[in-house]
Order: sequence, then structure tokens, then C-alpha cells
Amino acid sequence: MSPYSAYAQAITIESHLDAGAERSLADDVLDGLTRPFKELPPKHFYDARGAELFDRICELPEYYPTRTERAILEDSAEEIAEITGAVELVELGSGTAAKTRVLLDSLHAAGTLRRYVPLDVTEAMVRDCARELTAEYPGLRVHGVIGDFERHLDRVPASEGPRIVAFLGGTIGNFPPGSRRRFLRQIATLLGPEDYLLMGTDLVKDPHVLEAAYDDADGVTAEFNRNVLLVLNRELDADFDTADFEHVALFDREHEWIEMRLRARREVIAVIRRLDMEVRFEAGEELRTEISAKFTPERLRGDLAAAGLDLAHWLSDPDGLFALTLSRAPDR
Ligand code: AVJ
Repeated sequence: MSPYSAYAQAITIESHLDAGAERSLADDVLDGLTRPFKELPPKHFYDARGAELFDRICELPEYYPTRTERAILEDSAEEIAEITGAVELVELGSGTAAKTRVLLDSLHAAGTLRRYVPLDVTEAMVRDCARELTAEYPGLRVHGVIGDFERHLDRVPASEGPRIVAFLGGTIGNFPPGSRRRFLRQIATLLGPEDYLLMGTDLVKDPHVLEAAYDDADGVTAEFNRNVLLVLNRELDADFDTADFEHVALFDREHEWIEMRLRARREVIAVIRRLDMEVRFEAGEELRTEISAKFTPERLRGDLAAAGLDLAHWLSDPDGLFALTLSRAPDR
């Protein structure tokens, strides 16, 4: 048997991308740009250029979440393997699975690891990481699910033993409070009595530190923010000029979340041909493009509890910038 066929057997990939994905951008634009307070959901940032800019953000000195989460993972991967005894790792929004390798290493070393289940919208990411990881970890099977974690959680295969469902990076912060709890409840349906949710959350801290993380000196985040307009230009045949919009990032102390906005520098009338619509911005008018919630332990515990989850282990860095938590679904 050639090594190629050995790897091929170790890999299963299923795709659930359909016309629904494109409809969601059109629907979100129709819905979000006709409101009195204009808004677009952050998931549309991530075309190829947006993903590249996000990777650059993760390397910025001001953007502490990525490196801090990785450091916590490195410090506690062994403990996580011990606590969970997981035979499989399900990862929501797996991307390049860079941080995941730290976990896979410790589960592999503990001798329990059998399967990795990445779920991501980017087909190439799922296929590439399936190929790489089956080669890196002998005996590992990868069951990749190409889909949107907001729509396709029900496509995650039934578990084969104790599992970790990982939702890393602090992406839970992109959900406003109501849908955050709804989404956590959906995640809870993936957890049996032996399973854990491993979630990364950014923590409340000095607003200056937070605002710098979303408004870096090199302007990478500003470019990432404006890139969503280029997505509209390409996908919906719109005619936005990114130079007409200023990047705004501010910490909302009441809601404890970062907001990113695009503020019109002058009156802007944009045409979105594919939707047969015109959008008008007054000078100074803002479009909200992202919220990124920051957590206190109390609030996180409350959100998890509202989803029927028990926060069992709190793992953080010495400066308390970021937290990884392990939560369980008590017997239902
Ligand atoms: C990928 C959602 C975790 O909120 O920090 C980074 C996205 N936006 N800089 C975040 C982001 C601006 C990031 N998440």
C-alpha cells in the first residue's frame, strides 16, 4: 500500500457550502445598510486578503490575544490532556490549526488522540491541514467539515469517545450577548457527559491597551476594517472608495466590548449594483463592522451557565490578559 493511500484513508472531508453562503452577504448588506445605525457582521472580513491581514494583525506588538492564548496553551496543554483524556478534538473555525498543534501534541503524547475534526468555511484550509496533520501524527484520522460554525454545527460527526470542542481566539466575543448564549447552547449539544468545551476569551483590561490592540500604529487593523468595503465591491458590484472611510476602534465601557466602525469622511453615496440599491452616508456617519466582547470571570461564568455549561477550569496568563476555560455540560 502506498503511503498516499494510507493518508487518504485517514482523511474524510465533507462540504456544506452552498448558495446560502453568498445569500448571507447579500442579506446582511440589505439588512445592515438600511438601518438607522448601519452595521455589518464581522464574518465578511475574511476573504483571502482579509485572512492575510488578520494573520498580520496576530503578529502585531499591540495585538496581544494571539500570542497570549498560545502561551497559555503551551503552559497548560499537558494539564488539558490529563483532565480531558480526549480521544478527539473538534475545532470550530480551525483556520490553519496553528495553535491546535500544541494541543494535538499533548493529546498525542498522552496516547489518547485518535481523531481531529476541523470545521472551517475555507475549503483549502480544511484540506491542507487534513493532509499535513495526518502526515505529522501517525495514526491520526481527520474528519474535516467545510461549513459555517453558525449554521453547520449539526454536521459535526458523533463522538468516538471523550472529546474536546475547541473554540479559540476569542471569536466568541464577536457575538452580541443574546446570540452568544444561543450559540453556546448549540455548542453544548455537541457535548456528552465526558466532554469539554475549551474556549478562548479576551478579558476586560485597561481601555488604552484594548484600543491600541484594535488601532495599531502601522494601520494594519485599519486596512483590515476597510477591506470589508472591497469585499462588497467585488461580491456585490458596489463602488465604495475605501479612502472615504476612517477606521475607528473604541472600548464601550458599559457593554465591555470593542467596537470597530468605519466613519464617512464626507457625504458618500455608494451604489450596490447587484442589489439594485444605493446607500447614503452623511459626513461623519458610522458603519459598525465588529464588536469584540471582553470578559470578566463572572460574566463568562454567567453566559456559560445560561447555556447549561459549568466552567470547570480557568487557565490564564500571569498578567490576566486572556483566558482559556474548560467547561462541561452536566448530565442532562
Ligand atoms: C478573530 C474575532 C478574535 O476580535 O480580536 C482582530 C478579530 N478584529 N482585530 C478579535 C479582530 C480586529 C478578532 N477575532
